[in-house]
Amino acid sequence: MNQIYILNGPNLNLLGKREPDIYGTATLDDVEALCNDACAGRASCTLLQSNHEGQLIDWIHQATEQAAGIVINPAAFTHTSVALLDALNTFDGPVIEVHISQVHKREEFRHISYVSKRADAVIAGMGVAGYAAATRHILSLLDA
Ligand code: DHK
Repeated sequence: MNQIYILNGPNLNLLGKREPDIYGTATLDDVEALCNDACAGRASCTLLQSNHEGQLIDWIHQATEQAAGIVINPAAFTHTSVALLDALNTFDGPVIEVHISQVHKREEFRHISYVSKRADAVIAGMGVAGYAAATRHILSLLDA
């Protein structure tokens, strides 16, 4: 069965408690449940979160061996990390970038994404439902 990695960057361990007016009250456990529902027995989802750039890079390298697709919310590393972009460029399968908030309505520095230069689709502003949409889209790309 295909495996899909759901990767999450810094501060997303605090999802549900952190700035709920921006990021909502759902937790990362809720995100995992949404992705598992979206996979609906067609793939297995592995949700991972780290506050450390190098750990995210190591998981992307691991994904090249173990995963068919990647959903990634790089959080603040979206706007800063050439290293994450380089790591994603080593991965051959579909990559979907997710932002819970509508980053383009926020500060200018959030309008820049290095990861978008690799992502096959970008979802922003759907709240945590964006993760489920991204997971379903990966499944459809794998089917195609
Ligand atoms: C999450 C973060 O932590 C921010 O640094 C990004 C993103 C936006 C989100 O909307 O999920 O700028």
